[in-house]
Amino acid sequence: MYRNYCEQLQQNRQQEKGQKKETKMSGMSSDEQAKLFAKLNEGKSDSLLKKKLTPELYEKLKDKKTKLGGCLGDCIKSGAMNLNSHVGLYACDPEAYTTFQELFDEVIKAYHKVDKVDHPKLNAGTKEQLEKLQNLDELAPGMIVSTRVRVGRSHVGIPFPPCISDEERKKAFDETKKATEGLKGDLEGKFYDLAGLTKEEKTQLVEDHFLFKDDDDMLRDAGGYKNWPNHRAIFHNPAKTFLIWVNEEDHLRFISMQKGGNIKETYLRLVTAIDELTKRLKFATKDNLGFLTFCPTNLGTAMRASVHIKIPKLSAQKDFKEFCEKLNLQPRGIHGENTESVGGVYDISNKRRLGLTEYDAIMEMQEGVKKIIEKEMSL
Ligand code: ADP
Ligand code: CIR
Repeated sequence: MYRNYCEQLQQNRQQEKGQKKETKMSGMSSDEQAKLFAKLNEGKSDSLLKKKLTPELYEKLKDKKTKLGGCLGDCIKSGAMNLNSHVGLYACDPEAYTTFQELFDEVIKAYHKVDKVDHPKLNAGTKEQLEKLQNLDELAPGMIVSTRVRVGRSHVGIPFPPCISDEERKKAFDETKKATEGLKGDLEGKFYDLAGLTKEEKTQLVEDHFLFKDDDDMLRDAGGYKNWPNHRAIFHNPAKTFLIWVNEEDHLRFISMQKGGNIKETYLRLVTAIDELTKRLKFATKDNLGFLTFCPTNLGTAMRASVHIKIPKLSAQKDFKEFCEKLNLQPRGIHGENTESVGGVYDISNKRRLGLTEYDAIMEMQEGVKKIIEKEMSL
């Protein structure tokens, strides 16, 4: 399947060349790549990239290229330019996971806390298992502001930001738009081209946590905002409980969200959406890695399930981050990654996405959040 995927990428390129359309290769020189590696080593950084990319491994990988011309420099640029990165590594295109496997596997194992890169097949849970999902408002009324579960997906045959052309981005946009036509019930909605939204509309959607932004330095340095806002879009139902992000960090993000702490309802809506969209689109996968994404932290299930939760007491404790880490949870600020908390409200989500099933990931989040609630109540 993966070989077919790479062949398809090459075929697309050849067709484009035949049609004399300009394609975007990363085009990084070996000198620029060497400078990035030097920069990574000059300053202090706690990133997984810095830990895992030893000088020996750099020497081994520095002359390798993917078929689309992506190099190691494309993958490490963000981490080298942003020494405050936690991970620092992105896949220049899907083949990077093979070409630079020795580096990616080490980072993947460390981030997802697995001994072996060996992801199971999609498994949203049996009927019996799903009965274990809860509405946490019953446990802690008012403590959870909102719940959100998202998955990332990539279209087969379309590269990631460092190697993608504008035509390919348009192809992803058009394919997605077509796939949303005819969605029914809770999933029925409208497709909005980002370029067609007013500044005020965008600001309001971002403020209400529905829309992505273009202000993340790490993503920018990874090439994520090239040709912005061309072929970026958001789809949503009228209630904004089901949304799709198009060509942000990943080609696709499917999102289910709602006010309060009903994890069961939020998760089940997403599972239905995944089922429906799987009938209409082909997603890139690779044996042992699950669903392929631009950032290695999202591989596998590509699922991040979060609550916005009021925990002023626990979050003021010195060991708050360690407490979350032990539960395999990740705290973020309420405006997304690398933002601050407001009024003691934190975004708490499952940290691991690879090496466990979708059902395991949602349960890891639910059970961990229950421990967080218990701790907050005890303080
Ligand atoms: P992701 O990678 O999951 O898209 P981000 O950290 O960039 O993560 O967050 C994207 C957006 O989703 C942000 O606006 C963030 O505030 C919002 N968000 C995340 N979790 C929740 C939640 N539980 N309730 C409401 N909004 C949320
Ligand atoms: C980083 O390295 O910190 C960023 N590139 C984001 C990594 C993914 N997010 C995460 O684990 N919180």
